[in-house]
Amino acid sequence: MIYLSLGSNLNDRFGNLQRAVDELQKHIKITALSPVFATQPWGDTDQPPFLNICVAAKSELAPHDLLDRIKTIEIEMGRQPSRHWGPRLIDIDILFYDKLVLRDEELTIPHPHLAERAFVLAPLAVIIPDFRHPQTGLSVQEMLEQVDLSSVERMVEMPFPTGHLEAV
Ligand code: PH2
Ligand code: MG
Ligand code: MG
Repeated sequence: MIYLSLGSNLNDRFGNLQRAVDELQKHIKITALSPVFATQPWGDTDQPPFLNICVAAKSELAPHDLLDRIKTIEIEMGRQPSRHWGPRLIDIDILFYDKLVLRDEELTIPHPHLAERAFVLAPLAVIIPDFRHPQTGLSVQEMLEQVDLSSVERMVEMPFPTGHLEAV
C-alpha cells in the first residue's frame, strides 16, 4: 500500500486534483480518497491557498518507478518550476510506502515533513487514522493531535475516478 498527498494552488484547483487522480489511477489501484481540504499555505505563506487530498492505493511499482510516474504526471499537467515550497498547479508527494524507510538523493520515505503538516495529516487521518509512522511509532491520529488545525477546513468529498471503480 502507498499513501500520497496531492495539492494545488493555481488555476482550477479542484479540476487539477481530479485530473491527477485520474492519471494516477492508470498506474496504481486507488482504494481510498480523502475529502478535499482547503488549507492555508504552509512554509511559504506568501502564495494562494491550497486544496489538498490524500490517496491510498495498491501498487506493484518500486518506489523510484512510482516517483517517475508521478513526475511525468506533474509535468504533463503543466507544472512549471517554482521556488521551494512555492505555488504549484499540482504537487504529488509520496507519504508512506508500506512501512518502508528509504533515503537517497531523489526520494525520502516516509515524507520528511508529514508530521508537521496539518494539510497532510487532516485528510490522511480520514482514510488511515491508525497507520503508524515506521520511524516514530506515532499513528496518523496521534500526529494530527499535535498540529494546529486552524489552517485547514474540510470541504467536499472527492469523486472516485470514473471507469476504474475499486471497492474500498
Ligand atoms: N505544499 C507545499 C508547501 N506548502 N501548503 C499547503 N497548504 N498545501 C500544500 O500542498 C503545500 C503547502 C510544498 O509542496
Ligand atoms: Mg510537496
Ligand atoms: Mg512534491
